[in-house]
This record gives sequence, structure tokens and C-alpha cells, in this order.
Amino acid sequence: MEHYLDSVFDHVRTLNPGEDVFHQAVHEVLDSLGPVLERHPEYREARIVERLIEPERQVIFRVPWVDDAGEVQVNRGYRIEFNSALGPYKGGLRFHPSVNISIIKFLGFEQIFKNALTRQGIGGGKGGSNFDPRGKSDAEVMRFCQSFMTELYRHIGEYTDVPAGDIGVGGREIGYLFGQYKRLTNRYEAGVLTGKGLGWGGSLVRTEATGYGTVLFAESMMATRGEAFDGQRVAVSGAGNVAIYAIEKAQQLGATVVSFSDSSGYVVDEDGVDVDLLRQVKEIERGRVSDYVDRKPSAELVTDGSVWDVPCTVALPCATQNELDEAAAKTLIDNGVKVIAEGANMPCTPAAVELFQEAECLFGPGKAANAGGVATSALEMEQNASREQWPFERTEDKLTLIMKNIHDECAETAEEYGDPGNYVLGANIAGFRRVANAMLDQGII
Ligand code: NDP
Ligand code: 2IT
Repeated sequence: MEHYLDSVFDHVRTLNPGEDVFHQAVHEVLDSLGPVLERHPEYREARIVERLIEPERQVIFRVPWVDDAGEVQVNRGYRIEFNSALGPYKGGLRFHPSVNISIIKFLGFEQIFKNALTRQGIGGGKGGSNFDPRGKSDAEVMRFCQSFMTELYRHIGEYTDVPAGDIGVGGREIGYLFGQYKRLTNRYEAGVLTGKGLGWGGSLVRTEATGYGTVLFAESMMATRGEAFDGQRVAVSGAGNVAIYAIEKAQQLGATVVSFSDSSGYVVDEDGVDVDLLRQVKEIERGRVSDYVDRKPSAELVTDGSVWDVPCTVALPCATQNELDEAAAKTLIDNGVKVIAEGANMPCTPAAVELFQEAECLFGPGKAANAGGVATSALEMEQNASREQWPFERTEDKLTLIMKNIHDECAETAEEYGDPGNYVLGANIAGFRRVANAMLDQGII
């Protein structure tokens, strides 16, 4: 990295001590920006990068609630309103015991560029809590969500900040959060949250969008080499919202998906994953991946090693950050992987990404490859604003076009900056430019 960007990065580290994944996400973007700053001295003069790395607002709050045994529990809530140059802050809420300020800031920072790539007029934000929904009753989840919203409601709004789901936050949680927002404000402000139920303001395709979009992005990358999903052997990690619909779309396109995972281990199913069974086990029963193996004779549960030990030609990491490291990348390459698309946010470590690029794999970074989720959230906002509900096909067609445009813009930008096929560079520069230009126009704020 050139000296100026190095010094900005040092500043980020000094100002945000111990926030490792936030540092990692910032470094990954700054690493791409040298050439664009050289071409645009006005960005540097206006201190765009220094302003971008500082969230516009950070809200941290106490979330007290009472569990089913009558015991008082206390969690910590976060909402990081990172950048609103392009529109209201937009991004998910994560409920997971690992959540801390560093994770929420990394996710919020990524979201700025991802949302810019969609071209839909949405800024970047993220929130969540260290609350662990696993093993909690519906009533406990409801009481937690109500307490969380009792603070969050004063910071969000259709034109201010629009949360959605992420790890541990799906349709059930969005329902409880929306109910409490409506009660506190006495407003049916449908556009304040996305991922809503289909009967009360939700959009068709939002549930499927992130996984579908990731596969569509990979499909566009493969088309540049005259390849397609048909006949590919695909390994997927995770067994949540993103993983399930990535599996479904890859199989619709003719691939065989042979794996998925959760934090208890990974499953290999050489006959191809039965996505309806997986959905039944994970979405409806809220079970573990072992429940799938119990009902599918061709499937095997592995509780040591890594899901990336499974040989494949296409790898779709759809679980969590830094789940695919250098050793896993090496194994995948040795086993013949050709395409990697990040369904999760920052699942591949920097060393893994470097190896994939050296091996000339097609590598789609999360901020481009998983943008279909937030893009469909913006379509949900559009439907809420016009009080319409579009049919599945119309919404899916829009998602398909958005993913194709994101792919093409990343590819063209990489080429413009002299590194064809480098989707990391393309995504970072294309996203950055759109935000930087808006910030320039809007003055020093
Ligand atoms: P879900 O909560 O539906 O599923 C998460 C899956 O990942 C589960 O199988 C979970 O296993 C596994 N997982 C989570 N944390 C860990 C961990 N620390 N170690 C091992 N496994 C883990 O979340 P989503 O599918 O919505 O999100 C998955 C990824 O996709 C995240 O990175 C998220 O930020 C990203 N993403 C999500 C979007 C969305 O629209 N939902 C949009 C764009 C990106 P277990 O149940 O055992 O914890
Ligand atoms: O990481 C992400 O893009 C999401 N979790 C989806 C955010 C959204 O607002 O739909």
C-alpha cells in the first residue's frame, strides 16, 4: 500500500485498538484504492478515505430481558450508522454470542460498498447483539426483540436507517421487532425494516435472494470463461438462510451440491443435497445438521477437519467471517477448485484470497457476490413505498439484472484499472467511487 494509505490504516488501528476484523475489512478495501486516488486527487484533498473509515454515528445500548425461568438477563445492542451518502443507512442485524463492536463495524464498513454496487440509493449500516437465539424459546426471543427495539426505535426509520436480518435474525425476529416498532411509534411504517412476512409488507424473493444472487454472480464469472454450473461439483458451508438458497439455485442450474455445515460439523452427501429436507430440518424444526443425516442414508456427518476438505470445482462459503483460511484454500486448489463466490461476509482470509488469485481461480468477493440480499431488501422498500407487491418472477428478474450489472461493473472496473479478472479490485474501486462522488457533492459533513 502506498504511504498515504498506510498512514490512514495506522490511524485506524490506533483509533480502534483490538478491533481485528474491522482492521481486516478496512485493509482489504484500502489495499485496492491506490490507483483510484492517483487518478482522483480531489478524493484525497477532500479527505474522503479519512471520513469513510469513521462511522457517522455509533449507538451501543443495554438490552435487559427476563428469561422463561424468571431470571434477568442483560445483553449489549449495537447499531453502527456508517455512511449515508447514497441513502438511508441499510444493513442487517446479527444476533450471535460472538458479536462485538469490531464485528459490527467490519460488517457496516463492507455494507457501504456493497450497497453502492447495487445502485439503489442505500447507505451502509449494521447492528446486532451478543444475544444467542439458539436454545431460546419463542417467548424469550420475543421478549429480547421487544427490549432491543425499545431502544433501537429512536434511531431508525424509513428515511433514516432500515435494518434487516443477518446471522440469527430471520423472519421470526423481524416480525417481533416490527411489532414493537409499530407499537412504540403508533405508525405502520412498513419500510422501516426489510425481510418482513409476505402477508404484511415483505417481498417475494427476499428469503432466497442472497443465496440465489451468490450463485448468479458465480454464473456470470464462469460465463467469462465459457463455463456454466451444469455438471459442476459444489461445496457449500453453512446451513442457514444464505447456504440453503445457494444450494437450491446451484442445483436448479444443474450442479451437484455435496456439502453443507454448521458449527457442529459438516455433512457430505454424494447423492446431492436434498434441499427440501435441509429446509425442513433447519428452517422449520430449527435442528442441527445431524438431524439431516439421520434421515438421509447417503449423507455422512463429519465432526473433525474442515468442510473445505470436500473436493469440488465450485466453493460457496456461506457461514461466517474467516471460515476459509490459507490451509483450506490450499486444499481446495489441490483438489481442483476453479470458482469461489463469497455468500457470507468476508469468509475467506486475506491469505486464502491471495492463493485463489495466484491460482487464477475466479474469485467473487462478498461485497459483490452476496449483494443480492440487500438489493432485494431495497426492492422491498420500493414495494412498500408504492404499496405494491410484485410477483415472484418480476422480483427475481430484477434481482438477476442487478447481479449481472454488479458483475459487469466489477469486471469492467478491474479492466479499466489494468487488472482484468480481479473482482476484488473491481468491487472495491467501483463501490468506493460511487460513495466518494456523492460525498464530494455533499460537502464536508
Ligand atoms: P443464518 O443464521 O441463517 O445461518 C448461519 C449459518 O452459519 C449457520 O449454519 C451457522 O451454524 C453458521 N455459523 C454462524 N456463525 C458461525 C461460527 N462462528 N462458526 C461456525 N458456523 C457458524 O445466517 P445467514 O445465512 O443469514 O448468514 C450467513 C452469512 O451470510 C453471514 O456471514 C452473513 O453476514 C452473510 N449474509 C447474509 C445475508 C442475508 O440476507 N441473510 C446477506 C448477505 C450476507 P450454527 O447454527 O451452528 O451457528
Ligand atoms: O450482509 C448483508 O448484506 C445482509 N445481512 C442483508 C442486509 C439487508 O439490509 O438486507
